[in-house]
Amino acid sequence: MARQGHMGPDDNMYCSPSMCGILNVTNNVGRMTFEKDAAWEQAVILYRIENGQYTHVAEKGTYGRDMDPIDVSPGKYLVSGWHKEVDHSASKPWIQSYVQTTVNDDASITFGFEDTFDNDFNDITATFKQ
Ligand SMILES: [Ca+2]
Repeated sequence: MARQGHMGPDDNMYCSPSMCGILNVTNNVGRMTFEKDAAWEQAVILYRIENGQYTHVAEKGTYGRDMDPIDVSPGKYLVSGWHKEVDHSASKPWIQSYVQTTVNDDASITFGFEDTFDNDFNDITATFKQ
């Protein structure tokens, strides 16, 4: 069980729910795919929300993380994004990224994350399709 103060890529951060996307998977298993367009290190972490508790489901991203698609079972999820202000450095801190949630024409949902101030929200993205 993940809890506040023990979240993020190093399991040592507070995760602000207001900076996260919420995904409700109602019926069947869906597919989540990931893309990135950033120079800095990026991560997306999916937490399942159940009874107010968070369970770490998947972590995707750059530098040692894979970007392979995953199946997502019915349930409620917190979709969180994280970055470092460097391409990769173990000593640099992780920073939580702002999210933008977009419903696409094909009814898929994209959670886009922003690592600076250009507000393209494509530094790393997670797209869910039922
Ligand atoms: Ca950006």
